[in-house]
Amino acid sequence: MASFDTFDTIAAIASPPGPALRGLVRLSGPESLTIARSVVRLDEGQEPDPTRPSWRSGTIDLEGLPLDASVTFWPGSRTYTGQPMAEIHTTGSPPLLRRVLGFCLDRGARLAEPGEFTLRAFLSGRIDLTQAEAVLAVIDSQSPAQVEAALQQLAGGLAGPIEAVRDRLLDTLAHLEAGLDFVDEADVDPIGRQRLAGDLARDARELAALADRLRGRDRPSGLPRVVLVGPPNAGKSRLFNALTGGDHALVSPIAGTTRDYLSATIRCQELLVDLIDTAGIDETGDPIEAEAQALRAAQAAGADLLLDCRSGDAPHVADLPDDRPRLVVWTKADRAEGEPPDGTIATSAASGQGLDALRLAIARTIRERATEHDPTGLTSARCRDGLVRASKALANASEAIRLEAGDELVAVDLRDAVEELGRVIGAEIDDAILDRIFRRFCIGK
Ligand SMILES: Nc1nc2c(ncn2[C@@H]2O[C@H](COP(=O)(O)OP(=O)(O)OP(=O)(O)O)[C@@H](O)[C@H]2O)c(=O)[nH]1
Ligand SMILES: [Mg+2]
Repeated sequence: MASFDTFDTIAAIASPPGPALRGLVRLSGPESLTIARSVVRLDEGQEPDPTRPSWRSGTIDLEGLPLDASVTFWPGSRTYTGQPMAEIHTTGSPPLLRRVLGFCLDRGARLAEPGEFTLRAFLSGRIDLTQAEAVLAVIDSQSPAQVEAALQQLAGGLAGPIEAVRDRLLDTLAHLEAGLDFVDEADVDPIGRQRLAGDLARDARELAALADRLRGRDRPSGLPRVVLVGPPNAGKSRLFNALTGGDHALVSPIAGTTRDYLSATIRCQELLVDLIDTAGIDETGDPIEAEAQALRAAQAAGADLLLDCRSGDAPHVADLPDDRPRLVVWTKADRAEGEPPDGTIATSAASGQGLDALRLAIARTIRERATEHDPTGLTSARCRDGLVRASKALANASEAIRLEAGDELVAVDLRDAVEELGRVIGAEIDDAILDRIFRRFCIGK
């Protein structure tokens, strides 16, 4: 678990893994400058100014071998993490960077946990929680469209409107609570109360709309979901195995082999996607079959792309959600039966024919869709749940006013909503939630 005290100095390799021209080790905490200076011997006349950010060149002593390096110092509190920071830049070889990191640890730094730099930025009030999640999304993002959406969120895309609603609610709550304290002087006229009911209902709708825009983005991996569907025996599981390069899915000539669903991450061009194998589409009365069908329908409904599999020996059953994009895949192309109809991608899991063309078509379709995605589409399920609960609380408050319930009842719902919204933007948050969010970061971020 990342530490919530920020008094020690943390260090991590912050350049992407793998060899590169330059690499960097990042430090944050009170001793950052001292530690960086003792690892890098600064060149003559390169004394850093302790009051302002500075860049200095020097060398790192590797058992008598001088290694070129430079250090950037940020002495004050106006840094990303809100505390002194330093970065040591040197040759980007991974073993070398590990040595440099080791020197930092020898001199008193602690190895940073994943996300700990961003956690410090949040704890010092430099960024709010939706921005922290946007940082995470930038790290996670696979396509230019996703990076753009994440950056927009980082600039406060979601926090702004939520904050505005929360401020209004805090005002209303203050009025109501004043009313509670001075019941005898109640000056809340009936028309004012009706207007308040209307305002709250409107806020409830606005929050529900925001929540709706986040819907469906809350998958564990955050990757686009590509779902294999089609009649029993169409060759879905064998195609799944061919595309994932494994033999995890059970393949057999008996129709109805797949009952559960299986998922694996595959690469299509530069895109990573989750590929999901499902049970063949069938309507029998058997309860296990019914369960398999329900699972399949749920997977199909949540798909970013359906691979509608058909083959010469498996008649096509059309029962697919029609609001999902799909590609029609002709399977078992190595066999004699049937001709691939126009517009289908002919494949054979047995010979490997058409698999590259299929990967290309998947990447192209997902990319086209990604650019239509909503900018706030990357925020996690946590935000959405909070917004839904806040919206419900406001709808209750509005209803309570219409039913002329007492102010104390209305105030309870308002307080709930304020708390939920606070949690979304990070104003009121407990350690368990923070830990869950920041654990998902890479080390060095
Ligand atoms: N010749 C040939 N046979 C294939 C190919 N793909 C699948 N088959 C065969 O078709 C049969 C059904 O394949 P599966 O992958 O189990 O079909 P499925 O669509 O997963 O079937 P269910 O799980 O029952 O819905 C098996 O006997 C496979 O070996 C292929 O590309 N070429
Ligand atoms: Mg199967």
